[in-house]
Amino acid sequence: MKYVIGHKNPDTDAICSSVVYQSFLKKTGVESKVYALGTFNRETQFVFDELGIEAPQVQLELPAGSEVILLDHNEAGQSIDNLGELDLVGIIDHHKVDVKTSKPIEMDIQPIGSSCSIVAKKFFTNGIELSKEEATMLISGILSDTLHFRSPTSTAEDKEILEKLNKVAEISDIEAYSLEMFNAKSDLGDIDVESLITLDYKEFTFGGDKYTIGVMETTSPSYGLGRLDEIKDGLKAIQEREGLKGIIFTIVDILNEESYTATSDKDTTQLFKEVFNAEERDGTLYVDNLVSRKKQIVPALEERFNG
Ligand SMILES: [Mn+2]
Repeated sequence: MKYVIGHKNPDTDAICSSVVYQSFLKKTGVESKVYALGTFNRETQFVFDELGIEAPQVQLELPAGSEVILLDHNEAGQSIDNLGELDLVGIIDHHKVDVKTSKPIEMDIQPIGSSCSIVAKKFFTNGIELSKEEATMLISGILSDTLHFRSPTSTAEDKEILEKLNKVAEISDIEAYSLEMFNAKSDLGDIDVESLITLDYKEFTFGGDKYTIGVMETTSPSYGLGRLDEIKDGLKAIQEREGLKGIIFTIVDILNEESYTATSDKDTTQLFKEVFNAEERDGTLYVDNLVSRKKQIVPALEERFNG
């Protein structure tokens, strides 16, 4: 039995790629099960509600020795808590690689817009048919990760894959569907501030120090900006409690392709300002065209510390 899992604080790409990959394994005769490392965000919930299909169960640990395949991540800090006790047998991902294995494993890591794109290619290459639901899930992951091709992470291949998938999914208006997804993600109601900060939240090591980067992709940035004081207090509280060197929290305005960042402390503010040439605006650090943690924020910080 192989267990398929996406990253912690799962997003639409992590969930949809792992659910559809599990189905690929099933169709190729491999016994497997998919788990989620946390509850869904509202965008992912919207996708599953639209399709009327059941969400994967949340499971935060697996029995020692279990065979596990990581989807949409490869860094231990973003993975299941007891990864060290498990038998890592495969990785499908599109992030920078920071993984150590004790034996050769199957890896499929590509510089492409989403893990769902890689999973789609597996179906195409092997001539395996996708159901309408599976095709819709993969399209949702592509749209989510690429911000409907607005993000610099998107490639021409993602667009081709989406078109091919939509022959099966038959979504009549992709732009309208993506807006429904993004609006669902933006509708956060009275979510508590720590949940808001950690909705899309990943841990990284820069210069030997532990940082976290939270991203809030939204069609209504005024919501996050309206809660800025509360967010800043929340960042400080989490930083102290978790012993982090710094926290970066970036509100990404999806439609205008710009972002507003808050940090946990003065040093991190200084760092961010310097690295991204950010402009102080309304109590935040504003940067035009900065929308991708994977392709812009993390590489620039890596370069600053290790370059
Ligand atoms: Mn992804």
